[in-house]
Formats: sequence, C-alpha cells, structure tokens
Amino acid sequence: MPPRAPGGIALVPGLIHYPAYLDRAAQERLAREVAALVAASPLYTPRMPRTGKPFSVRMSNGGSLGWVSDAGGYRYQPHHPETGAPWPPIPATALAAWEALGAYPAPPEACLVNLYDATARMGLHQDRDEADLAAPVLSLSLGATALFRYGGLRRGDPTLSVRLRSGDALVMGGPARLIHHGIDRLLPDAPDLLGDAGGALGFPPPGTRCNLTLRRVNPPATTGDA
Ligand code: MD6
Ligand code: FE
Repeated sequence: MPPRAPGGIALVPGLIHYPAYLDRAAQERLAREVAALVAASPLYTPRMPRTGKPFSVRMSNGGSLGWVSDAGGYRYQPHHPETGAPWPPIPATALAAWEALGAYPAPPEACLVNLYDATARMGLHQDRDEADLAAPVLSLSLGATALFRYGGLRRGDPTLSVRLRSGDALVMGGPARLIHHGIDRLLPDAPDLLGDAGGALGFPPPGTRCNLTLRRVNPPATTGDA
C-alpha cells in the first residue's frame, strides 16, 4: 500500500479524517470545478427505492459511472437520469486527492456530488453498491460544516460524530469500508473556511455544503484501466 499523506486521524481503523486537507486555494479551485460540473450536469432530486420519497440532498455525478437512486432502486449508470447525457469528467482536484489519499492502484470511476441546504440530512447508510469493495471511498467537503455520524458494521452499533469542515477529506476503507454513516445536519453557526470566497464564487451557495465522494465501482481487472 502506498504511504498515506501525513496528518490523518484514524477515527476508527480504516476511517481516516484529514482536517483541512485542501488549503484555501485548492478549495476555491475545486469549487470552480464543481460549479462547472453542475452547470453541465444539473443537480437533481433523487428518490428513495420503492417509496419514491425525495431525498433532501440534491445530487449530480462526474466520471464514467454515476450513483443514482429512484423508485427502481440504487445503481450506477453512465448517464444523467434527467438529461440523458454522459456525466462530465471527475474534477481534477478531486482526482489528485484520490491519488494522494486513495491508497488504491486504479482511478475512481464515480464522483457523487451531494448538495445540502440548511435543512438537508442523509440517513445512516452503508456504501455497498460497488462491486469492488477493496477500494476505499474518499470524501471531500466544501462550504458549510456538517455533523457526520459513523457507527459500525451492524446498523444498531453505537455511533460517534465528527464535524466535517470545508476542505476536509475523509477516507473510508479497509475494516471501515462498510460501516454505517450519515449526515445529521449542517451546523449553521460554525463558520466554514470557504466562507465569503464560496459566496463570491457562487458555489456552493452561502449556507450550503457540497460533498464529493469518489468511488471505484468495478475491480480494475474487469475494466482494463488499472
Ligand atoms: C457526506 N458522505 O459527507 C456524506 N460515504 O455528505 C458519505 O456518505 C460518505 O463521507 C462514504 C465515504 C465517505 C463519506
Ligand atoms: Fe456514504
């Protein structure tokens, strides 16, 4: 395994938090890249399998595959569910973070973009729609601070929470790859590093939070791009 970047904090084995991994300039660069991504591939409201209940988070994707959810279920697909267009490329700043922190020899195929407003949340879930569970999931946060909750492999396991701030990276891999986790809420009073710059850039909109999760979906051997 390649060496990990310094500064990571193991919240539990395999769940590594890198506070302020992206400096201010890198956050602004990533914010511009994601603004261009969502201009080409608009945020949409996903729906829960079976019930069709809308998510409170809006989503888009970059990469050869994007994660989507609708009444038909969760899946990865190569095109936007509303425009039918292929997803745009994964932002370069996010790819660089995968190479530095991903600890995996193949590039990510999917970059899920989540946008939270002040009332949005994400229930406790596992990321388990990927055929390749050997690869970690890398998350990058921009904008407002969020309360991230994480537990164990069983749904009823006790949980802890950590604040994810603008510029933070989080790697979920190894023994933590399938732990339950979610976002309780944004913390409106916690100033975010991107602050005014985010407002000036227009993305993420003031008071909102954007999270990117990069995933390897298929084992490298089946796609030949390792
Ligand atoms: C979020 N993150 O931070 C939601 N999943 O908005 C996730 O669901 C997540 O942060 C897998 C790995 C890291 C994550
Ligand atoms: Fe997740």
